[in-house]
Amino acid sequence: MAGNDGAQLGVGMVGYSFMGAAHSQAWRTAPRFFDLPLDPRMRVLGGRNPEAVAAAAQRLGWESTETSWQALVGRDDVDLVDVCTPGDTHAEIAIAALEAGKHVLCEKPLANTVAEAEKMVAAAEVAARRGQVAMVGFTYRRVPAIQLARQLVADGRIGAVRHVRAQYLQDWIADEDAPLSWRLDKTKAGSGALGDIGAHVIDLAQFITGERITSVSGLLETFVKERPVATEFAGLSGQGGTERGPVTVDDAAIFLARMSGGAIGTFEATRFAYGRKNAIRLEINGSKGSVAFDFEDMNVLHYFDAADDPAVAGFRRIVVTEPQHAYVGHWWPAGHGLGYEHAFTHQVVDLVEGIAAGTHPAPTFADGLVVQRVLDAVERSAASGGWVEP
Ligand code: SOE
Repeated sequence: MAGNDGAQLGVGMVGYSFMGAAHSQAWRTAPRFFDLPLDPRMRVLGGRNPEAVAAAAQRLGWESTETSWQALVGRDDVDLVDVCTPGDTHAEIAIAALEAGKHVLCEKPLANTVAEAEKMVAAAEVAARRGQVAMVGFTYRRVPAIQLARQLVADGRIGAVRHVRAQYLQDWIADEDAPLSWRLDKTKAGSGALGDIGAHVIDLAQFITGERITSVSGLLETFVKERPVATEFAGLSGQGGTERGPVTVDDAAIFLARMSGGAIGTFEATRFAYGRKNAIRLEINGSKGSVAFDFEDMNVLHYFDAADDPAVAGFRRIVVTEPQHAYVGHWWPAGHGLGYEHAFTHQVVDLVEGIAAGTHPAPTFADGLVVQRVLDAVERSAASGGWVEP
């Protein structure tokens, strides 16, 4: 059974590329900055190549390795399985882990299809009755400025939500000679910019506003149809060869949305926005004010209060580094700021606290399915040219 070794939580992680490294630092760091109810132990790292996984385990701080994820899932010293693989293996690994009695943390998007995501939710529901937790890694929810935005909206500070303007802009494949990677292969990634980064802003828009996307009208485009075949995937900047292969996913996704509370939204996800590296931009306008965020200035939230004296009104630039802001009191003195990796640490903190308390910290697999349905609706809408419901 999960959590049966006293105050310890044995962790097994599958995958050790970009996300594996980000998760590893979170498992290493969380117990050093937060007082956790369980002691996470980085028991085993899983990967198919024995030399590469051994090197990664040493570099990232894992005690041992397995070259088969089935062996990792079956180990008695593993209480939680952290899935950091491409989307095509999420369902298989997560469901097997849940059936083996483990808690699961699974990278986003939850799966490559709605059907897979539904099976994962069903497995999580059965496992929840045994006290197991299943969480999906929409990590940006745990950026303090995003938490503050949600709080301001929930407290009515911007009134009724009218507009949601959400963008996720990157440029790492804007160069048409950037190599093919698994993220450009539909069989591995499910979709392109839509699922890889659009999923984040879909989740964030719903998280901050508390509203659901109820219908969408979408457009997908693949600008560069063939790319150099990467000899070996070497991360986002891997080197390509001379042979070219097909890009089978969207390069960019745009959609309009209606939301459950009456708001209307515009969403854009692209990896072709030269100069924008990881620009997650959200602006929400309500009947009493606005909030605005850009991840490239991630410690800041902009807030406009329409009740301010017009003579001096303007967006307040709130530096979200005070001890009363979510998570911040565990880190540095005010003004010293947090980075990309801290949200992963916060994710581990909330996950471990949820496991110990017997709660089900969000985003749950059911929350992941909600996003998956929106992704699917955008694809159906782009194909049909009409409005579609998730
Ligand atoms: C690549 O586009 C990527 O690594 C995404 O897969 C992550 O989810 C995003 O946060 C950063 O960019």
